[in-house]
Amino acid sequence: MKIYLDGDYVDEADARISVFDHGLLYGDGVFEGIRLYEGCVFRLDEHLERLEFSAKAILLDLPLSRDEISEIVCETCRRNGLTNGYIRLIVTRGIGNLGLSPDSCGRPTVIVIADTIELYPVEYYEKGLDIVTVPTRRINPAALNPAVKSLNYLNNVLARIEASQHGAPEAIMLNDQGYVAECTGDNIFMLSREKVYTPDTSCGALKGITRDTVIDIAEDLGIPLVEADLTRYDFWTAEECFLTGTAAEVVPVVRIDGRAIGNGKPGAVTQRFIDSFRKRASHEGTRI
Ligand code: PXG
Repeated sequence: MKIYLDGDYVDEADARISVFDHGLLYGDGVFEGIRLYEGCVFRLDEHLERLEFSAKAILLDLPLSRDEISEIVCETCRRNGLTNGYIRLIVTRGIGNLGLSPDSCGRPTVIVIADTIELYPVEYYEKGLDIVTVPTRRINPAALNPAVKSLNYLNNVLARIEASQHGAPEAIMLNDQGYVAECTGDNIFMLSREKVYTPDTSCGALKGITRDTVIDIAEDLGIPLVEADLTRYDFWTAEECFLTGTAAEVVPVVRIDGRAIGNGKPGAVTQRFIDSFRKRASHEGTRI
């Protein structure tokens, strides 16, 4: 596998970074997870805009323009002979000394990994997920805004461990006020009385690219979509529920905290979103 690392395409074994990189020392950096479908990068411009916004929020000057990063992402896919895959784009603060301050860091480190993707098991889509709410809360936006896709994922990692302790593949995370924020690596939606609801991003959730795509699909399908403060009760009593994320795409949820959602089977509206998403994923995108 060829990996882009600071200007070169190197073999996986040679893709090494310094132990003084502040991405490692402090989780000081930002990243994106992006999909390649049928030779086209899905919503590349949106991912690069989000990367720019994440970098801006943490006062990290990206060393490359959007066009340059876009070309590197495509070239990394080409060099690995991929037509379908998962791209991980990472920008760290770079190499510095052991102090917390980024002042000692020179140039940010830029890494692009493009690999085949291990898809979620088909039964997730056919049978739906059984998920739980975990005790670990989503970080307060006044501390580190969850809209920043930073290398600080420990909050989500802890929540994912708690999910696994309950045998669940994903988990609902609440914000510090107790409203539903999102899942550990996915956004969450539900259907109630012919409207689709999702937590407003002011609740403290990542502005997911798949979430945005689902909002566009809802408009296409003529289904009203509402962004609001939502409680666990709202989800327990919903008719349908589904999650969205770059890895998961659109995946049904059939049980939350031991309560069956609707009739306990993936919903018909959810299926329309899954079908629509798959159609878009295979037709849209930036050809590499
Ligand atoms: N919320 C969080 C906290 C995320 O990390 C999403 C929502 C969905 O956003 P997108 O833009 O992908 O629709 C994410 C992103 C993984 C993995 O390996 C998943 C994400 C990030 C990192 C790793 O499953 N999801």
